[in-house]
Amino acid sequence: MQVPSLSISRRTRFTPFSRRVQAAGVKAYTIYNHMLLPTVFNSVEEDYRHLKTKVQVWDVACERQVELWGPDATRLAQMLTPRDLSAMTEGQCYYTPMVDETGGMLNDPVTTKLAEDKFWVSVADSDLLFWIKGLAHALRLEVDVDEPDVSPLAIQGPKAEELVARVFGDDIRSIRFFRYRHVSYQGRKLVLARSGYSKQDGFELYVDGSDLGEPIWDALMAAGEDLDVRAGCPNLIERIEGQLLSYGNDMTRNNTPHECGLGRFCQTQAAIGCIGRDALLRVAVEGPVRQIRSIAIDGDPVPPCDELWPVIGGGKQVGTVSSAAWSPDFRTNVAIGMVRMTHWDDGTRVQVDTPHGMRSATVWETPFTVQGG
Ligand code: THG
Repeated sequence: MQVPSLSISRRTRFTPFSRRVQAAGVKAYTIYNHMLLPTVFNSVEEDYRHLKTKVQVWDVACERQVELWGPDATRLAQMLTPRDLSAMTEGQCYYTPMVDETGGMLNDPVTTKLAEDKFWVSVADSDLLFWIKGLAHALRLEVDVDEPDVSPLAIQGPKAEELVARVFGDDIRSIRFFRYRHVSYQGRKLVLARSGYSKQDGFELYVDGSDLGEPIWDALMAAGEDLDVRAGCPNLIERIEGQLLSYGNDMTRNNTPHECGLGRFCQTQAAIGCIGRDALLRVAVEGPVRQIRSIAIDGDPVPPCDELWPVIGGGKQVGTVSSAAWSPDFRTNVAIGMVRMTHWDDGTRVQVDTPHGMRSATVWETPFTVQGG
């Protein structure tokens, strides 16, 4: 059967880096926030090996910024998340589960505090802008909510620090994880954070103004020639190994942050004003009955996971697998799934009903990266 292709139109948003990505030989895209996101350059496995040993430049412009700017920006930001923002200062980025009035996940963005009255909410794939605009309008808040012309460019991999230092100066080496500093490029001030959707080291540069996209891309590529810098993208295998969650795949509005294993990013009691606070405090009393787990699926490489695969234990369904890929480093299929509490303990043996048949599998609490393989 021939694989169908995507029809492209004006609704399919290109990015400030799209021409460079195309020239670099991108092989596949997905659509994320109505925008192109590269998924493969050479092959997922070759891209993975390169990411883990060298340095890549990623067009992650699809991580759109929802800007909150005005006297009520802090109040609005705290309404969105059970993470306590009261101690957040300029210069910090927080991973912030965002929930509705039932405690259901609406998004899992990185929130950056730019000033006392200004935040960027760097959203995953859901139209969070409309939820936030609706709240700001209905509550008559004194805050502008909009999507600025800002496009993140990620530099990821063990050589990322060296490459970024060459272009923006040695000072960047002391930026700590989930902190940012301003760097200057052609006289323009840009936010550079130590963060990114990989467990390798790396940075995210918030390219403020589409006109800077190609010049900055070219500067990074030129400066990193001897480091074997390449165009790359979030890597399916690497992010499953590291248990980095994908909104819409691994969790939806039907899950609480606690089910997603994001309880460590919630201080619900302290998050006064959070819209989902009452609901989350109520469910926190009993705790979740299912939770995100890493799962090792035995046997040959499994096909792409484009639908939920049942997890079976004791002859009954006890969960679902939502993401899976063959891991060359762990020499097994790595997966992310949601597993009921009867089967969520470390080392529990289960079965997974894959399109290639029933497979034995093992449930793990921690990411593969910390299991010492
Ligand atoms: N960077 C930025 N925006 C984003 C993403 C990003 N928006 C969309 C999407 N990714 C949001 N999802 C995530 C998921 C995981 C992380 C960041 C964004 C992440 N998690 C670290 C971890 O799980 O190891 C922990 C973060 C922490 O300790 O605070 O980095 O990647 N700009």
